[in-house]
Amino acid sequence: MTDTLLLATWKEPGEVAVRAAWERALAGGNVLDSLEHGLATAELDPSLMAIGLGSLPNRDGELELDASIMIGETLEAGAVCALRGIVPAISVARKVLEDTPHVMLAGDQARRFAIQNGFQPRSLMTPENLKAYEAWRADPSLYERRYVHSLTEGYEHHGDTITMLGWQAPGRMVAASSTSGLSWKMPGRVGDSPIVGAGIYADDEAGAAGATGWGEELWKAAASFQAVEHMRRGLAPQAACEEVVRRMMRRQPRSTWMPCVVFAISPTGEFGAATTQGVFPMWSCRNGDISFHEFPALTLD
Ligand code: SD4
Repeated sequence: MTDTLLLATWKEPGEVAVRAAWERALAGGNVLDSLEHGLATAELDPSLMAIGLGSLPNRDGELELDASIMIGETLEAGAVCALRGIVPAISVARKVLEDTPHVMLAGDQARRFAIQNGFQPRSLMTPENLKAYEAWRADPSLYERRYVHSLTEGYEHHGDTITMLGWQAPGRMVAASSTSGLSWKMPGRVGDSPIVGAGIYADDEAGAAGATGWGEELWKAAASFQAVEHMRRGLAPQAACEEVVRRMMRRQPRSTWMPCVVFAISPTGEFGAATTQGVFPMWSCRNGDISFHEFPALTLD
């Protein structure tokens, strides 16, 4: 089988996604198929509170999903944002890429496009995420304190997002992301994840990168594009990610309040990651060899 590397963000959901992606690769899928399958599997798993079915909703108790996928060989991309009542959002993003002349469809019209293409509308709420929503409504401040605590103290953080990068020899790359967005967000809010250049970027000539964490800050930094451009001028993926994160810490001091993470793969299949805060957990799978990594926050000298 061709030399293959797959990466997925965050501890609990990332493992599900990377294992499913590898299964698809073993079954003969290319990197695009593998990443879509990895993210779709996690979206459809109601026990994962991270993305898709059963994840944490917005302030109205409604899930609005964002997803994107980009092919490094052609720079083609597809995305959906604020998509309600349809999973897997990543598969709708792929349909936008393959079957429309556009890059992104939004909100009700993304939903209409999905239904026209055979996706079944359904409720994405489960007893568990409804309970979490009720708890947040009863005491938003308690929940927020717990959330920040979990990030700073390194307790289990489920992540609201899975961003994946895939590489296959001799240097084909794909970047993809799926998210329910920041929990308790304002209805209509869209983060970095479905935005080409912010949440994902892939160019076989330079590398692929993804972002996760506080979407507003990552978007302002054009974090994924910036990381790829650093690789284009010769930096290794680890140094490229550190360069992005250090600049964010200097120019966007708020980016240290919550994790802002950038990770990247080079055209030769090396990878790296950096975060503004906490410890960032990530899974890799190189030809079936699955490993867990942790990247501690950078400090400004
Ligand atoms: C967002 N970047 O919507 C996403 C959230 C995220 O782990 O990555 N959470 O802002």
